[in-house]
Amino acid sequence: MSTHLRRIATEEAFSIPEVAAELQKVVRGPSSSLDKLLVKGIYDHSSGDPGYGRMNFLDGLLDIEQRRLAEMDALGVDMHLLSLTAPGVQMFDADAATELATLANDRLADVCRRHPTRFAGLATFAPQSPKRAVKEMERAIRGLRLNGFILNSHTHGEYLDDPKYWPVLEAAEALDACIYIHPRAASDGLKGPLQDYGMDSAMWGYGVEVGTHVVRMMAAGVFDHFPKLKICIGHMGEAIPFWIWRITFMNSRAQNIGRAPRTKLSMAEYLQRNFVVTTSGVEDPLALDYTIRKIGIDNVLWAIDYPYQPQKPAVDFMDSAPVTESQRAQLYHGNAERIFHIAPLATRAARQTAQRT
Ligand code: 1WB
Ligand code: MN
Repeated sequence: MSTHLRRIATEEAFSIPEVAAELQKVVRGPSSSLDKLLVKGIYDHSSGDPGYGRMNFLDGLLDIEQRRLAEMDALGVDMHLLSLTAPGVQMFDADAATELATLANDRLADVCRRHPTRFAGLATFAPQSPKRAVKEMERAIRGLRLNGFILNSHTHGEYLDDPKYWPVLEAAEALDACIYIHPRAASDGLKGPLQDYGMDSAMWGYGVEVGTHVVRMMAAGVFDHFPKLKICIGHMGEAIPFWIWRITFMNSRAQNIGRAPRTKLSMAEYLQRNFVVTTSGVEDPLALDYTIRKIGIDNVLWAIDYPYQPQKPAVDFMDSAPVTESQRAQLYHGNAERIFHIAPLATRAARQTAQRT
């Protein structure tokens, strides 16, 4: 007898036509951002760019209830925790970004309401205007009942250690809502040697960008101000779990010689207390085993990274991961339910159904 484990995938991308249209304008505009390469491939098929366009991620992003849901059914994927795909609204000016974030959140909430056991959602917000972002964050959690937040790393080259963004962190902490820091291409200051050989992408640049972002936050002492803030990072922790011993050792040295601010806790302690990681796009059992042992089974969540990663291999990976069945249940759904406030299927009826299958 095998019981079906509820499968909640936690880094699943979508878009809406209005955001896609605005990104097409960015492609044709003067921005020198490294994101243009990616955005051009996905949104501007007229360019004849043979790269991403041919893979047609855009169809997968714009569709939620048709092909995506059918494929989820076929594979036994119970739920996608949806988030507006990178770079979200973060390349737009403050007014357009704020307006589009509201629209995207409304659409997302609609689809979650139509399919409450199949879709949950991370709300987007426009850090360009922290004050209005806080209002939208409150509306998204209290009003729309969304499950947390997505932030696509830097905003115009700035990171969340900058105190101007702390109202956003304060709001997330007060709302008990986790912020998923998702990659986008490296900021202008970081992009130099990442521009060749496709290294701007998920191959390398994305991880460097998000890793840099969260190390800035830890080393700045952000988590002394917001001790209950939860940050989620994908891609098996963007290499941070692997680096954390050295980050901790060298940060302590930097503190001792006055090159880094004093913090109440060590970098390793912040990683344990304030972070969770997902398995998106890293289907490597050794990396999973290491990450679980390093940051704890409670802090690792399953993700696919649809449509950028195919769904079936992500399911096969977790089905065959070298963990106990109770650990597999935590990875597949228990931790996601706790971190993102997704209602567990805990009714007696659901338990009996599960036992019967
Ligand atoms: C890719 C991956 C492209 C992600 C993306 O564009 C996003 C890629 C927004 O694999 O090329 C992602 O979310 O991991
Ligand atoms: Mn992703």
